[in-house]
Amino acid sequence: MPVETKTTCPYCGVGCGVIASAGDDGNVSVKGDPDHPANFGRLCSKGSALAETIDLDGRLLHPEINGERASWDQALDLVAKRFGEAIAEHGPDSVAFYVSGQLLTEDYYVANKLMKGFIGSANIDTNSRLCMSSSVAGHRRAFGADTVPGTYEDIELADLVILTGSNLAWCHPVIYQRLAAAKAARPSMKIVVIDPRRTMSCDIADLHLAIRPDGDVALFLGLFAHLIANNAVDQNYVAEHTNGFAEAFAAACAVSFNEVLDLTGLPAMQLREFYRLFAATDKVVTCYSQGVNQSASGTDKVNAIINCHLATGRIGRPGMGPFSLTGQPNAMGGREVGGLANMLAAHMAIENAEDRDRVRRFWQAPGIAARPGLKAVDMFRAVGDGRIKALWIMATNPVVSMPDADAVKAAIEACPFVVVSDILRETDTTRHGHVLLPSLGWGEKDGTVTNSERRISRQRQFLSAPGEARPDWWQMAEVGRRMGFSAAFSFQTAADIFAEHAGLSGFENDGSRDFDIGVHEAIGEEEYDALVPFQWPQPAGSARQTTRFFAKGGFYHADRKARFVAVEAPVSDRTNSQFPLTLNTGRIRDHWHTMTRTGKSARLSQHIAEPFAEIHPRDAMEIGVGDAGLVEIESSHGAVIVRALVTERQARGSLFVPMHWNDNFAARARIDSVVAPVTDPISGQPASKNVAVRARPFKPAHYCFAVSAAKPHHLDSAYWALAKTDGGWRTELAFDATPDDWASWCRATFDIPDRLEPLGYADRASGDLRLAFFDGERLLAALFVASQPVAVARSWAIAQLSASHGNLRKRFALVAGRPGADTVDAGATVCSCFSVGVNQIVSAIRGGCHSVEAVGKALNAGTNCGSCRAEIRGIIDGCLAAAAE
Ligand SMILES: Nc1nc2c(c(=O)[nH]1)N[C@H]1C(S)=C(S)[C@@H](COP(=O)(O)OP(=O)(O)OC[C@H]3O[C@@H](n4cnc5c(=O)[nH]c(N)nc54)[C@H](O)[C@@H]3O)O[C@H]1N2
Ligand SMILES: Nc1nc2c(c(=O)[nH]1)N[C@H]1C(S)=C(S)[C@@H](COP(=O)(O)OP(=O)(O)OC[C@H]3O[C@@H](n4cnc5c(=O)[nH]c(N)nc54)[C@H](O)[C@@H]3O)O[C@H]1N2
Ligand code: SF4
Ligand SMILES: [Mo]
Repeated sequence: MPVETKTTCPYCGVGCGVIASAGDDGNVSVKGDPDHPANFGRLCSKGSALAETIDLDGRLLHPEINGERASWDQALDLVAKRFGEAIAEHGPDSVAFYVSGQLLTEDYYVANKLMKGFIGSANIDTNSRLCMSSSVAGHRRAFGADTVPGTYEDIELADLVILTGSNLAWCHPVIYQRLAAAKAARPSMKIVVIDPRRTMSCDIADLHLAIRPDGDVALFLGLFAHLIANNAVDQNYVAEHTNGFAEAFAAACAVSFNEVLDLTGLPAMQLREFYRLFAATDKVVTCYSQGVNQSASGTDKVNAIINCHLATGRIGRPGMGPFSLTGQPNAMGGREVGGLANMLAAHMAIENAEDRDRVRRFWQAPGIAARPGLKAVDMFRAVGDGRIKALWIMATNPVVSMPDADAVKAAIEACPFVVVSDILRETDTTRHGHVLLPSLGWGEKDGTVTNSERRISRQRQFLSAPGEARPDWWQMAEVGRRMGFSAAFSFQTAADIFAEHAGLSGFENDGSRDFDIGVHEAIGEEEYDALVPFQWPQPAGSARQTTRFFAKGGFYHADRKARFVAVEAPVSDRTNSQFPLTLNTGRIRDHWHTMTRTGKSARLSQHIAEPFAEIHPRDAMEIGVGDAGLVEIESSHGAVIVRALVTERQARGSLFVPMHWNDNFAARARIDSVVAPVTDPISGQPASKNVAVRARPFKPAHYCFAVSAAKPHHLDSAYWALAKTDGGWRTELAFDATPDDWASWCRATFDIPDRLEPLGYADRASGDLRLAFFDGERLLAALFVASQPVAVARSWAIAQLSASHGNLRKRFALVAGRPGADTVDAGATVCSCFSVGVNQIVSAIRGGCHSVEAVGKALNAGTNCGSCRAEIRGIIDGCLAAAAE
């Protein structure tokens, strides 16, 4: 009988409950936990495919020093020694930790305690700097603490839900499903999407405001002025619970309606409609994510939004409030432990002497850091110019995900001592580590995470530890002990750490700090094992109160009032003749960040199998690139080559490129090598969504597509992108120069034994060439070469890897590059759960399935996780519109 374990999904901040079943045969399956209050049984495509990402291929299974296997003792001693030496010689600020919102709270707590409490520097920053820091800064300015006031239920209860800078359908899919279900049940509910691109989230929107990049501050200043002019201000709330209204009012009046039109690029009708809706609706939730945070005006955007909610008193009541959606599974937990360089611990402030003294006493840490440390971008600058002598990177891949990524790579290469804790042996970052420490991954480790609605859930171990991998917290605690801080790092289990963390949250709190889970300060092993998901606050000794904040004030500034912030709309220079286009970057549905886990799943790799740039048709024409052509995108920092996806979803003048592809999956697609290290002046968060670039067509001598049973190696063509498929790999390629001999190239790249001769076909007129290698009835590799983007049906070619080719006709069909009469080309995958392609959906629609439900009945598509339902609806609309023309 398989054993069922309740745990939490390790991807996004929705924090869905998962039931993992591990059988005696080692097989694992996952399903949504019907009892978990975040998802009530739902999972998205990534959550559903978790079992496909836990194999041990490519795992780092033992410590290494300079590429050689080492024992844990050798590795940990060396880390403690090198950090100790740097501190002794150059002071505590000569060392740094760069950690991650994907650590569990317990890992994060120990890392923060070691750096701030005992090394005595605050040089610990995290990838949350690239993700949540503008929200944190905005919350602290407005509320006096980093508090998310609402809960997911509010999104369902609202009469108006605004999604700004959030592609909820792809990035928080289960919240999106809850929202879509709420709207289906109550169609009067209105949804407004504010995003320069027409994303899949627009599928359920009543209004899409295709805002100009970074027009948000102006948009919400205009809204603030409109609320005042139309008597929508809650005077009592403002008078009793807030400060700074007059200054904020003056700031809003400084921008005229016409200026708002100009700065947002929106039609006046749309803008008025949006303002009218907001003013007229009491229950409004404004959800925001990276289109807000990742901006040079990110913190001001957050406060411009919060100002409107404070002015109307719409905060902390059911169905109302500003709602910052956290990205990573434990972005919120990291903030609780104070993992950012400018925070302390348990939502205490490093710049506050009383707070420092309190944490010092609790930790018994006389050498506690006295001032904020370096924020991520500055930290890597300090690594680059030699100020940081020893760096420990944990659970993040900065060579891919940091802006100015080539400079970050060079900085890491030049650093005298770099430790990387990861689950994989080969990432763009581990390549440059002197010491590699193997960490336990999802399913192997124990701890807690906190989701976007402040709900703390357990991640539980259900797999045995592979090789010598150990928990991240253990690695940090061991180094702490070896540096002479034994008493402070004597933790034996994750539960020990959680208890201490809970204790600190309640220590001398008495309602003065929002984060309080003091009720768990004495939690033991058994209770920790059995811990059910709960929302904070949960102070010791008091019954569970409401989990919403601020309906009746009670903010965390000294006077317990909120602050309006008088923000100014940034004026952008839209006339950069050298770099005339705006690069926007972000996410796709089925990949997670740098693909170290989702890249292992064939299903998740089919939805979008290549790095791409969304380009408006008129820009594509001006650039001179056609759909499926290749395009080179360049800034003053770097360049990438990606596939052109010409679409009207994109606004003119902007390009969108996903952040996921990196040197393990593509030739030159690390988009952060192009992103300039421009940051928000308050939060230090990089502006990853508004980068000045230029684009030009990349015209190779040959375009190729290949499927192969073996993973291709030593790819060195000008362009390549690799994706896992059922039965092997698919590779898109482009060559500047013709290889000496295509067959030899295939043999070397796809591990084809010399004894096998290719079946070939060449078209002299077009220059097209096809080669296939069979071993008996099995296809080992097929290569399609053309002078134009290769037109062969991808899903059909991939299916040939698993098909039997006993029949010679089938083999010839393969080199002809088209499905035979008896096979159908499924087309690009839309539904990853049931592997249903676009062509299958189109033929079902032609056969009379005119609703998502009907397509689901016919093909199962969209009936499991539901992540593709918006796309299916789009395909139906497209087909029906085409039929009507
Ligand atoms: N599938 C998937 N889901 C994920 C992740 C993943 O890697 N893959 N990562 C998780 C993480 S860590 C995070 S932080 C979240 C991020 O979740 P989101 O923030 O929803 O995702 P992004 O695609 O980064 O950006 C959101 C949108 O902001 C828009 N945008 C760009 N500029 C502006 C602007 O000036 N104003 C406005 N209003 N909008 C703008 C972009 O066009 C984009 O559609 O996703 C989480 N969920
Ligand atoms: N251009 C651009 N850049 C961006 C963004 C963007 O929108 N545009 N978004 C930014 C945002 S919001 C984020 S959150 C970051 C994300 O960027 P990263 O944090 O760099 O991305 P991940 O791929 O999630 O990196 C996690 C690493 O930890 C490893 N890992 C997985 N589990 C464990 C574990 O349990 N322990 C340890 N030690 N390691 C583990 C993985 O193999 C992987 O190498 O990217 C940022 N960068
Ligand atoms: S929405 Fe998807 S990725 Fe996010 S926690 Fe839920 S299952 Fe995981
Ligand atoms: Mo993030």
